Amino acid sequence: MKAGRKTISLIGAPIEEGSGRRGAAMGPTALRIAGIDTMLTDLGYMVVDEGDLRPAPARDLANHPRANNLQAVAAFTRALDGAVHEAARAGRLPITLGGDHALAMGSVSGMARYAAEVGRPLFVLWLDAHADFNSPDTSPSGNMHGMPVAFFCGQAEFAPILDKNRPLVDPRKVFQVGIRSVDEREREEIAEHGVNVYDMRAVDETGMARIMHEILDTVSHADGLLHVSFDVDFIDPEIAPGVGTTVPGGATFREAHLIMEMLCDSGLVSSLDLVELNPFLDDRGKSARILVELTASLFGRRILDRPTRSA
Ligand code: B3U
Ligand code: MN
Ligand code: MN
Repeated sequence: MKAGRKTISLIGAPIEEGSGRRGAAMGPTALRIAGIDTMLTDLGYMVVDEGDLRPAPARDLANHPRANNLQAVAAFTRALDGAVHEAARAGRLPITLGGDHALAMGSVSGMARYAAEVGRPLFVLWLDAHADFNSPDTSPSGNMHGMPVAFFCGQAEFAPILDKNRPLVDPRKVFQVGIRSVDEREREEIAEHGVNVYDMRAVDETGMARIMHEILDTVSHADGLLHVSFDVDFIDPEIAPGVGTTVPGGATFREAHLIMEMLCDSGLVSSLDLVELNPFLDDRGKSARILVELTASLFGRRILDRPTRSA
């Protein structure tokens, strides 16, 4: 990925209305303070920081009793769909700085549109403690950060947030890794739609390297684009406490870095979300710094030089 001074767009999405609490809106600022920009520049990339999106609420939509803060979430979805699509079309690799995970409704939709235009299938690697496959009907909380995967797979069509005819992601092209908190109805939905789930037990039994090889082989054989959506709660809360919904038993520091290093070697990553960082809950910037370190591994920082092996 290092070849030829690739340009990266940083797109700030200070959304917290998709989660049940305040704080994630400070995420983009914390990631900048932790040095995401200079880290990427030092690795040889051109970096365009597009600043933070500040969309006005989508007042054309009626409030929904089971989709909390729909107008704010829809506004970010539309803005990000546009910004991410535009960056990709201009040849820049979009990194969306979150913000809660509802933002993936927009970032992934924007990439799905781009993938359809260039005639390549879009795959999504969802690194998360949660499956985020709820809809207003199934969600126990009504919080929309638990709904983005169902949304971009076309299963949570409850309001005209984006064009109904937009390209969707095939649920069988979604790979979820690190999952350890799934709601009852969500469990049925992900099985029914064929989402590929490697839960924490699969990680323990199979090991992260093998799981990643399987995923990367599939994407590479299909000549796909790979969008990576990284929820801070994927990592164990002992290491990264700065997140609203901590779930014990998450990925270790080394497992997370290995994923990033293997993604880098594959050269398949087209776009990235860094989500759910809540600096208000963090321990002296620790989680923001870890996210920046992991992003460095994804973009080419390595312990020692080694021959690049293809996936
Ligand atoms: N599945 C639960 C909890 C949750 C999902 N995503 C996060 N939390 N971060 C829900 O409310 O949908
Ligand atoms: Mn999530
Ligand atoms: Mn999560």
